[in-house]
Parts: sequence; structure tokens; C-alpha cells
Amino acid sequence: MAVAVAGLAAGALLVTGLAAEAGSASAAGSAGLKTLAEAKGRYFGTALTQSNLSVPALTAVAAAQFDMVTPGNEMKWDTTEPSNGSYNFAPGDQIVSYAQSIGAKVRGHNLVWHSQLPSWVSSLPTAQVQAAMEAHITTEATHYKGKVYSWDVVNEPFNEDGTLRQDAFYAAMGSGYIADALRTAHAADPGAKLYLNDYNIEGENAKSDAMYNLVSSLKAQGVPIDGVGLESHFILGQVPSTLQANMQRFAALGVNVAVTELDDRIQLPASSANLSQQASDYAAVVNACLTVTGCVGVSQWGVGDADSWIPGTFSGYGAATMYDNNYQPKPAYSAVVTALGGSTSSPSASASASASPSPSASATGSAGACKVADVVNAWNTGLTENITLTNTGSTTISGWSLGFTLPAGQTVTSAWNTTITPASGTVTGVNLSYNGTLAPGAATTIGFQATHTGNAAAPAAFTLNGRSCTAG
Ligand code: 9MR
Repeated sequence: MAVAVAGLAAGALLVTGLAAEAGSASAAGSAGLKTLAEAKGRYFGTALTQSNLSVPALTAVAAAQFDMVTPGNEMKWDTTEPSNGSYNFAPGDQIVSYAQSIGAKVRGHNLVWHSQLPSWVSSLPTAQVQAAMEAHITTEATHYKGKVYSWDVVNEPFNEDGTLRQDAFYAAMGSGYIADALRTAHAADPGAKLYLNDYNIEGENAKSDAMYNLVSSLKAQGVPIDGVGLESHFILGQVPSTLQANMQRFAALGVNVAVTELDDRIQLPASSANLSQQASDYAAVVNACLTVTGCVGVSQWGVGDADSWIPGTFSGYGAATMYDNNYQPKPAYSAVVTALGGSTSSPSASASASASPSPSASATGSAGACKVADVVNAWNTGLTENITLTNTGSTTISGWSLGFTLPAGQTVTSAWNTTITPASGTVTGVNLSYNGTLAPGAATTIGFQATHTGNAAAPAAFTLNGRSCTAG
């Protein structure tokens, strides 16, 4: 999995553009995906790994956009019980704490899976596997009791032909291991929604038929099962036409469905036509979920393209998420906003423009319009920021003031090509004598140095002469 680990390491270069603008939509007085989804009775989530948490441009997006977090790896068996009876919940706890800090819930992922399973489990004598599985489920689900919205109790149990995988659990217990796992999880945390999660079960096919039959049988036996997770690792243009009907048939069994790991991979380099198709694909998924009453929410697998597992697994493919490598929203983001009932002014518009369509939110193409590209270079206690302003309007700007709010703890100590006042909070940068005139299309770069106390994020939004700027 390709993870951008930048964080606050000395010299870490964060090319943020207006990533934080997309990320901090609420700070700009408007809503992100989560607020729009909540208005529709759904959630919008993302996977997060520990290393993600030290990337300010990423967490700015996460905090503003998502109200559900799935730990990418931190609750899997190889992390939580690397040797028999020895548990490590610190990485998972860190994800839970972060989720709580941004007001998000947590999808626990996962309790029983053939993969990322430590070898001590698969090496156990068959007669000891059931006890080990039950102990693992009980200990982990008890540890996170009250802290997770749901558990993927059994992950990816099926082969593509709809037979059950012949893993250690199946070998020890036969198909009954699934009911046993669900019952054990329910006993440990009766409040958590219990899911079976798999890939290639999004459309109607042999594998989803098998999942359907399993859930139907579990319900008939009174086994605690609350939902089915459709991972939804799609290939561009290949969202199954039966997605909604498939969701509906599961819902008709009396379980919820969730899109748990959405991404949509593109053969690189991605063309603009590809990105448009991806926008349609994302919208189709969100629309299906909104149409099916039992669909509780959609989670993307990773915040941005830089965090996606796709390039590391599917050679030549990538660009699979709604945010590019610099956490700029892609056309898929706008399409999802629209599907959720928000509005956007352009594919590159920020979330602040998207969810709060005020006249000033989209300045592109009009007099006084601007775009801002922001490059942050952060170290443990300080940062420099170089900001390029471009006049994207049709008339010359004569004299400008750039408004923005510094994240808490940042204090400007010096500035170049501008004067910035005050030194912290909501500040204004004013042109100097030599850079106040910007003809249409002209750009100027200004910058500043600041100290910080842990938050090196870029400002959430910029205004130029009172008008919102777009990213660019
Ligand atoms: O995103 C996860 C990646 O970091 C791991 O290397 C990989 C190992 O299997 O698992 C990834 O997440 C998977 C998820 O847990 C289950 N469905 C498929 C996901 C992508 O592989």
C-alpha cells in the first residue's frame, strides 16, 4: 500500500494546494460529504492507517469530510494478537481516538480473516482453532465494546465460485465457524452491528448468491447478523448494473448493507475522460446506496490517491479515490457531492464552494476571480509556506489583500512579498508596491515563515479582496 508519510519530519514537503480548503469545508462555513450524507440518513467514511494520522493535508480532509473511520490494518489479527494470547490494541486504539477527535464512528475491521492472519493460528492443531478464534473475538470485541459502530466479524469468506474458502477456520469447524464467530462477537459487544464483508459481491453473481444464501440461512437460524459489507473495489466503468438490485435483495432479508471499501481504479495515466467516467462510477454507487433504504453508508478505502493500496497491488493502475495525490478533490468528489444533494460549481471547486453555493464561492471566470496554490514545508516546530496567487478573472486587479485563517498554534514570524497582520488567527496579507497589479492570468508568489505547536496544516481557505479563491 502506498502511503504518503510526510507528517512533521524535518524538511517534509507538503504540496497542499488548497487541500485544506477541501478538507476544512466546515471551517469555511459549509458542509462536507459527511454532513450531506447525514442529511440523507447515511454516513460517509474512509479507511485510515496509523501513518495517515501524521499527514496534515490528509487529516484536514478526513476531519472535514468523513464521519466513519475504518482502520486500514490496525484491528487485524496479525496486529492485535501477533502471538497466542498476547494482545496489542495500541495501533487500533490510536485510530479510535483519532476518529473520536473528529466526531467519527468506527467500523471495526476485522475479527476473522484468512489474510493478515499470524502463522501461529494456521499452525494450530485443528482441534484448537475454535477456542483460539473465540478467544480472539471475545478479547478484541470486548476491548472495543462501545467504541465501534460495527464489526466485520468474518472478512472475505468466499471464493469467486461461491464456495467457502478452505482456510484454517473452515478446516477446523466447517461452515459453522461463521455462525460461531457472529455469536461470539455478539456476546462480547451486543451493541455492535455485526457484518460479513467481501469483495466481488456488489453485483448479482455466484459469489453474491452464496453470500445471500448464507445470510438467509443465518437469519433463519437466529444467528446475530446485522449487515453485509460490499467492499466495492471497482475498475473504471465497471460498476455492476445490478448493484442496486443486489443491495435491495440483501436489505429484503432484514440486514443492512454498506459500501465498505470503495475505490475505482484507472489505468495510468488517467485522462480527463477517465476522471469523468470515475465521477459517474462514484455517483452510481452513492445513488444506489441512497435509493436502498437498508444501505447505511459508503466508505472509501483511503482518503486520497496517495493512500490507496491500488498502485501497490495492480501494477499500472491507480487514481482510484476522490482526492488526488495532493488531496485536491477530483471530479468524483463533485459527483458525490451532487449525488448527496449538494452542489458544486466546477469539478475543481473546493468543498466550501460545493456545499455552500454562495455567489462568492465560485470565482472562476469572473472579475476578481483568483486561484491559490499553497506549498507548505514543515518541520517539528516550524513551517514555511509559499502561496502563489493567480488572477483568473477577466479584469486587472489593482491592489490586493489576501485573507486566510492560520490553524491554531501557528504564529507568523516573517513574510516575503507581502505584509501579514496580525501574526496569528485570521490574518490579511497585503501586496507590496511591486506586486499589487495582477493582469488577467498573472500570478505572484508570496510567503511566510511561522512557528507551530503541532498543527502544520495550510489555511483552510483564502479570499482575495473578499472573494473566495479556488485551488490551483
Ligand atoms: O489496505 C490494506 C493494505 O494496507 C494491506 O496491505 C492489505 C493486506 O491484505 O489489506 C488492505 O486492506 C484490505 C482490506 O483489509 C480487506 N479488503 C481488501 C483491502 C485491500 O487489499
